[in-house]
Amino acid sequence: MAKGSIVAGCLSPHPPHLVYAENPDQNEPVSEGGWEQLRWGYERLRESLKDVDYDVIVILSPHWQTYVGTHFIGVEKCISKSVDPVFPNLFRFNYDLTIDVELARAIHDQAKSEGMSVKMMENPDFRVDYGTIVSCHMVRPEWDKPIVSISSNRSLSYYSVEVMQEMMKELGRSTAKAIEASGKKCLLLASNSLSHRHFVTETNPPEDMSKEHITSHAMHLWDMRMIELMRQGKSQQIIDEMPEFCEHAIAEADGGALTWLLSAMNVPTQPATLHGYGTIIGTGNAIMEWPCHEWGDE
Ligand code: 2X7
Ligand code: FE2
Repeated sequence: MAKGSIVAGCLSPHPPHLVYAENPDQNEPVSEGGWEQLRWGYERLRESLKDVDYDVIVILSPHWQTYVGTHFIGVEKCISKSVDPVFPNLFRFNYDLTIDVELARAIHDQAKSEGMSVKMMENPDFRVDYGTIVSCHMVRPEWDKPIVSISSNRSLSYYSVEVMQEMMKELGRSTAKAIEASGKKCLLLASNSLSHRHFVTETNPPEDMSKEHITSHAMHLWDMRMIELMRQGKSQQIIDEMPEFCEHAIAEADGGALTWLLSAMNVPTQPATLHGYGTIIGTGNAIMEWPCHEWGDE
């Protein structure tokens, strides 16, 4: 069997506003659009991936929060309605998705063998979090690929960003090993915003773009710094600066997704492509792609 591989890794932010603005059939609320810069960014990412062959999407979302270990959905069909607890006015999404339980279990088993605390989530009534759904929808609205859904173990809340980083580095290595052994081609998604300080009131209508901007200059500077590091292939520096970034920018990378992604791609020195940047209710969001399928065996 040929070795499995990561065809690309993406930073794919998940504010529900993006799906709301797209007006897909699955979402109940109806909008007049909005957040176009980011939605055009997702369009460019989809275009860039359109001829890339892959079997499965592997995603880590900070909105599936687990406090004892990392969990993996272990139920093959997930069909229900996902409602954003903070923005139920924007996101009530009827989803119907397939999980690649075999690959999920392989990553689980590999991580376990490395000493990590892990669990297969086998509750058939489990409600999939909106971060997973929004990122998957924006990257692949056809919903024709199975996914592996990985939780965000909030080790940061019990310990520190440093502990979270160490755990996510191991989870990334285990993910890469399991993928290689599986023979599958995988698209990896880290589902998170960058700076994450947001406004506490909503405009009317929510898609009024005359009110949308970053919450502060300091947040802007952090977002630009991280984007430049990604564009320059300075993944190790991103990992090194993660504690400051998480603390100063209240970054959503605190859920571990970005560190996991960089580690799974073996901390790449190749540049990432920026497909789009924009703010959503004041938070900073970048759509980035590391096109691993172009790199060969380096
Ligand atoms: O989950 C989110 C987010 N990360 C950023 C902005 C607004 C809403 O939801
Ligand atoms: Fe979020």
